[in-house]
Amino acid sequence: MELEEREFVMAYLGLGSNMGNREANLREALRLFDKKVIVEQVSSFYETEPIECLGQPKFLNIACRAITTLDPWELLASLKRIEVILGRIASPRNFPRPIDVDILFYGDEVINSPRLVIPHPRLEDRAFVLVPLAELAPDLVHPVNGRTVKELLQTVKGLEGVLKWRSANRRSKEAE
Ligand code: PH2
Ligand code: MG
Ligand code: MG
Repeated sequence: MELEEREFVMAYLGLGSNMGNREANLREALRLFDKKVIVEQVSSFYETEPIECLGQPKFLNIACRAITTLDPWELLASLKRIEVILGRIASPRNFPRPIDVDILFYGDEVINSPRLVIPHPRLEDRAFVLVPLAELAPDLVHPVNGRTVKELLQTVKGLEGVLKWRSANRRSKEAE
């Protein structure tokens, strides 16, 4: 299908940074999104305890809702490009990174391939994903387990490790 003809799909993305100026990295990532990825809403910023990577610096995490005409693979490639631009180097899994952008949901599509799993396979265990996501889409239904984001948030562990940092539209606490 021609790109022009493809329908917009609503996607939810999770962003995290635990290296350098974390807030600037997150804002720059949003700014660098492909023009076919239109950000409609950004959550508050949260400072979060690292999960599965003990001893690392704390993260800032946000979620956003976007509409896009990119297919999931094109979206993945466009997000990887942003990670490279912002200086993420190939390093072992869960090493500190200036930016990580993950696809949480892509419409209600379910994809299980070695390179891409949608919905994000660990989102139900991660308070740092669910807390910002619940601001944007509490009633969104997970297409595999049938639970809403609000319900997932009720059972997730580690909420105490996720603290509101600032709202999305205020400027730089970490500015140089
Ligand atoms: N990302 C990970 C692993 N652990 N912990 C927090 N708090 N925030 C993250 O974004 C994060 C993490 C892998 O991508
Ligand atoms: Mg990740
Ligand atoms: Mg990632």
